[in-house]
Amino acid sequence: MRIYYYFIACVLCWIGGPAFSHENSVNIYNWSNYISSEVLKEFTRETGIKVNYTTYDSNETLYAKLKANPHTGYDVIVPSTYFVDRMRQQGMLQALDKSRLSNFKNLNPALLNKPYDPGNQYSIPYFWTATGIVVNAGIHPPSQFQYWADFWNPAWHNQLLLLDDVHEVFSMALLALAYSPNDTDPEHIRRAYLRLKQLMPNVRLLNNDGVKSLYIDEDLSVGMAWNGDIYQASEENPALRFIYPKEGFVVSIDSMAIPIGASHLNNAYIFINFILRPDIAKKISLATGYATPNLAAYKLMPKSILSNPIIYPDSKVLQRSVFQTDVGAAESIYQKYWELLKIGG
Ligand code: N2P
Repeated sequence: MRIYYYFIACVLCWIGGPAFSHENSVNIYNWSNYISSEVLKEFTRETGIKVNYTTYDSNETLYAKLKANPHTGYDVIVPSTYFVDRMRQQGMLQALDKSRLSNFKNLNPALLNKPYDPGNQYSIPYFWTATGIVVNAGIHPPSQFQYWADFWNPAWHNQLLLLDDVHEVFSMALLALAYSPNDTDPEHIRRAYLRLKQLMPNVRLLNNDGVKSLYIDEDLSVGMAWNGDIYQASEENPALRFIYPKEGFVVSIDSMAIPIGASHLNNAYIFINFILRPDIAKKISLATGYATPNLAAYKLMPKSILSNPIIYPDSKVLQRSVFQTDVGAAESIYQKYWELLKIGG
């Protein structure tokens, strides 16, 4: 009898996957500064499901980790638009059963059914974000940073912070050259690389998850950033301004998805559906300063947030926005030049 039980237990542990399979838990792998710890506690209080929460600072880190081992046991991840596209095409994501997501109806239809994932078969919008210029108005007049091209002024020698993200940095250079941030023409990408090479003397640091505190503490006073991080930072340092550059800027819909190697599928659905609840979507948006794709939550937001131009730029500004898309085979060209830039080549 005993042997029989061991046998069943072993089969279950094998089916359940490697990580945390004996617990009633869910493994979330999300961007840094992208949740409220209160919301995680509330989830556990309500459902009894323990949350194992880990963070990453770039799509590349997330992708590399899951590519190296699809059975890491993560149940919910939050890739950006173009990585949803890449990961679904490479069979790294599970097709979603919407009948298990009763709160899907709360999402803003304007942010659904995009070319990166037609019909949202694999991804559920979590936040939408924009990349722009941050400047400390106590140190530099913001009027000097209305264009990405302003970064190239020799006056800013060794002053800039750039995001440590190949497509964010190339998007900036491509836009400054009046090309699309999603350009796949090798010659255009080469020109962007040469332009970025000229910029490097002005760059002090490439970083993603320290951005907020570096600007709050005034270790740096100008550079590029994601809008919500600067909203959070400006709460603590009111001299910080976020500028939507005149040449245009990229926007992303960062979306929840379930990797093929998820070890707690049922809990993944419970978690995603919980995040889609209007009161919860409102709380995470308020805590992080990132814009909610949840229309029902949007309607509950305070006016001061809805009229905040860092989080919700007006429709005129949004006309200059461009969605990031997967550049397909051109990716290796971007990667080659990115490596060269980083080693000073
Ligand atoms: C999290 C910022 C992620 C935004 N700190 C990327 N679209």
